[in-house]
Amino acid sequence: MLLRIDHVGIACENLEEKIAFYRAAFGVTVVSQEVNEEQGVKEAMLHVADGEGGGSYIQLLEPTGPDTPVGKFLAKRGEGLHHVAYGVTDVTKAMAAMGGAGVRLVDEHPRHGAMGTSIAFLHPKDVGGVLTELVESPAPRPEQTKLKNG
Ligand code: MC0
Repeated sequence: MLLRIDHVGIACENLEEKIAFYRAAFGVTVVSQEVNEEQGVKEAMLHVADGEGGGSYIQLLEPTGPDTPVGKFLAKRGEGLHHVAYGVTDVTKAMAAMGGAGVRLVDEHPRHGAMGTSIAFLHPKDVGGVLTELVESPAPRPEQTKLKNG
């Protein structure tokens, strides 16, 4: 069911400072930066590598306020690894499979994620203490497929 590790989400107090650190320390490039009001985050995606069905990224997350998932996480645990996200072909099917296996779904329906993805979270209490995200990447545009295939 899992295609790759799509990204690791890292909670931070100051997005710009953390971007500067990751750029300098690892030489990674920011490929997207957006505010997701529904999830209560300002986020940046830093490219690591390309894999089957899409890339893999470091996702830096700054909360838009204290009463958000990342705001509460920072208050309780401080900066650090917030979630692991796996690439899947079809997020709705993956949700059904996980629900059928008795894992609590945080989301009833897929939500909007970074870079046009469809995402759903699994409850950390049912995944060994790890907040887990399923990510379906948008289909590549025809010109991208053409470029990739030469
Ligand atoms: C909370 N808990 C975690 C955790 N967050 N455990 C591991 N990793 C995390 N990130 C634990 C708490 O320590 C607590 O355990 C229990 O779960 C309940 O947490 P809570 O702080 O009382 O908060 P709740 O229950 O209101 O919410 C927890 C829940 C929430 C996971 C349901 O954070 C949530 O809905 N997360 C999914 C959405 C999200 O995280 N969005 C931000 C990233 P104890 O033992 O103390 O009871 S958005 C994103 O990443 C997007 C846009 C993208 O990828 O593109």
